[in-house]
Amino acid sequence: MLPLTLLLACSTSEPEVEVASSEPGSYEDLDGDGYGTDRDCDDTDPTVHPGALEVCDGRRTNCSSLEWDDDKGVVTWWGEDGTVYDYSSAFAVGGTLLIESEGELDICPGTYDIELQFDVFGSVTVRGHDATLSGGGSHPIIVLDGIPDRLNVIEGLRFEGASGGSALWVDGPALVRDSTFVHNRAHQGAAIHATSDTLTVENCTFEDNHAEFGGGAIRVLDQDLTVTDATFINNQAPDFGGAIQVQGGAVELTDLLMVDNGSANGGHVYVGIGSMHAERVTVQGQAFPGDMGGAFRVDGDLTLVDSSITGTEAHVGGAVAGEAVALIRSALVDNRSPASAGSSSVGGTVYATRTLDCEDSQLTNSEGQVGSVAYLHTSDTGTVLTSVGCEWEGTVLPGASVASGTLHLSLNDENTFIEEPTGSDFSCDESGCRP
Ligand SMILES: [Ca+2]
Ligand SMILES: [Ca+2]
Repeated sequence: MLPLTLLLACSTSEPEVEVASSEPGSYEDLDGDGYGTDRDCDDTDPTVHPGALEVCDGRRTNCSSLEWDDDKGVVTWWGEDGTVYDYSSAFAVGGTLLIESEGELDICPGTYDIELQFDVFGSVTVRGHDATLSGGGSHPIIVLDGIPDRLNVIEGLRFEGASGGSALWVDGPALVRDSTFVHNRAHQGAAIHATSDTLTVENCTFEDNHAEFGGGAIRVLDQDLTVTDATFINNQAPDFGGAIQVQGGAVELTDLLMVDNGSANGGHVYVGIGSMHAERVTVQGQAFPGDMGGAFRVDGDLTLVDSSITGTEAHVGGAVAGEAVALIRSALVDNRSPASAGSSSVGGTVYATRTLDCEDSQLTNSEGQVGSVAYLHTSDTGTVLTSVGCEWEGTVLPGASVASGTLHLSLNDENTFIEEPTGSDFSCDESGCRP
């Protein structure tokens, strides 16, 4: 089936202007638009009068005698070049809509089954007003091909039912805010897939988005990601990052609630070659047990501040797995690496491959076979472990090939595990432990 493609008309849609009914002088016309106060529903604004183009601006602009319904179904394009275009009928019909110029799109209340394609040498803003964009279970919703250094803004929208492509695919810098993504399906990044430059997400909700590979909700490639004030519930990807997958970039997470997301690597977040700083992030449970990093797996530095992780589980690092792991005023409680009949499970709560620094944090009610709370497997030669004001408590599960306690330190020599009981190759004092 060929998609319906509508190209943006370059000419301004001039509203038909009715002949003013008022006898000159009989009624005042304060805004000079030709309509007196008897017919002009806003005589302070010359763009508002009978016969004006109804635009998505949250007010009645054409002074219709029909009951005005919050601009329901009205979609307006405001071109950077001054063009104003009415897309209401195109959105009502649906299909694929291609826009190739800069500007802002306002989408008023309604549910629209549509695929928006932006191919823009510049930037666009897509702004919803209680509007839902649907993929109808069969197509992506917004495909935005921008350029570097020109920020695109997506806000106030609900994305639902995308399939066969991310709900929002964006190439170029983007800010996504005040939006909701639910029930979207894609190979990677079912809600948002972003490449190049930066992606910032603010005040958004992601629920029940599933990817076939990585990034159940968000996948970011070779760029930095900042997420603030967001909720992620039951997003899943079998391989990497139940909620978020980042390949090559720095990740900043602040004020997040993450519940029951699931993946083999990083049940909630996976960062491959990058770093992650999480502050005031709450993680609760997971959709299914993971292989590595029940909540987070970061192949780089991982810092948690004022955060909590409970009820997560993975074979390696029940809560987190990273290279240099720092825990500050955080509570990691009730996490586990389950007993395994094959290779022993390691790090009931934490698995780290360079350093582990703990400050004023709880790592309690943990379970695991080798390092019931933490497993540190390092080739660093300096101080590899510090613990100040931290509580460590875990249960050693049976069946491991070596005996180990709460904390297991081992040397990483040619990437080979040297299974040693707690601390045997390290000297520890008040300042920390080192080889
Ligand atoms: Ca007037
Ligand atoms: Ca209006």
